[in-house]
Amino acid sequence: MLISRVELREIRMRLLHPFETSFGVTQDRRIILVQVSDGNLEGHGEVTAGEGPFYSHETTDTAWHILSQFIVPRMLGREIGDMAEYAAVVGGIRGHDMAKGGLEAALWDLEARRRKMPLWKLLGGSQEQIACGVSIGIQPSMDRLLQVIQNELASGYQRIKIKIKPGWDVEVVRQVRAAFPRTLLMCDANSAYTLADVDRFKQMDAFDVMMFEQPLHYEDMVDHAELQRQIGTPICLDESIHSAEDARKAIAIGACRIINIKLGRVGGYREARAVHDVCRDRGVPVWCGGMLESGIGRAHNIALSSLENFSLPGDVAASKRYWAEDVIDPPVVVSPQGTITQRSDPGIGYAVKASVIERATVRTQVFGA
Ligand code: OSB
Ligand code: MG
Repeated sequence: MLISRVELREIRMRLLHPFETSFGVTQDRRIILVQVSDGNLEGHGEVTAGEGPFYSHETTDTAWHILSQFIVPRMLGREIGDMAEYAAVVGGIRGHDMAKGGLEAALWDLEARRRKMPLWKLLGGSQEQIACGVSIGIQPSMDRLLQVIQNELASGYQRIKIKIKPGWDVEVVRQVRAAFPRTLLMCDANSAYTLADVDRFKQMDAFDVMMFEQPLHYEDMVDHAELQRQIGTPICLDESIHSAEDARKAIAIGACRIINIKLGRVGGYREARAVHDVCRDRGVPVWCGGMLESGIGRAHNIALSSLENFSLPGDVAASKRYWAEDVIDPPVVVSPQGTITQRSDPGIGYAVKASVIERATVRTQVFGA
């Protein structure tokens, strides 16, 4: 396909509820949407970078810079035969995986629309229903947390993830477990701990938690392997895994038993599928992480989750948990059984609501015709 036009947009969207993790609070999202065109059809992608360099070094502004100055100029007017060529085009740019992944996602959507097939089928996915969990931020009080969990379970979500940090951990998990003895429960620390905290994790071993997500440093594997040797609960890596090679090494040294895959963090579908395959071949389950995406990024996460080894509920939830009005039509809905059904329309399968996007746009840059 010929890439004849690329449009970058920054939209501002306010989350219905502030989202707090060990690295900070988010309420107002600044999201980059990427639209690519072959002169006939369009593809849509989303950059998953945050507003500040706290989850990763990438931000909305660094991604805009890298896309507008380096990635789009290399892509414009180019004939792309398959996604391996995209990887070669951006291969000389080190890092900035979320910026790369946003445009790559738009290319996949465009390619699927050209072939008049749903993206999840083009990816080789087999799961028409995906299992959904929720990620619940740090709450102002224990009572509030228990109430939020109750509401999410009543909506049908299959597993609960709570965010932990030093001081909001052992006692919190103990009480959540006491209140919900049978719920699938996991904890995400977003790198808030060091090996000096091993005793806390040993204490939390007693609460039948599915996994501890990224307890230690955001680039570490070695200390995670040490922690995993000392505790029974599986470790799941998020921040530390940027490629299939990272996944291979992490598994080889015993740094984790589960991996969270995020499209942006690994630079797009090509690498996400490679991570998926490495894990599948080694008997390591994966699940799809979330980055507080708008409907476009959410639709991509749903398509990715169709791959066979996405065997644990992901952080892919309904539009209405996040937004008063989403940028796609229909919004993402979750069934009372806690599942999302893949769509049969071409590409991401959702229509993009141009009027909603237009109202939320704060800057636009168009490249090409
Ligand atoms: O670590 O999984 C994470 C949100 C922003 C940055 C990092 C993470 C998260 C979430 C939210 O946990 C997942 C979601 O509901 O989109
Ligand atoms: Mg995480």
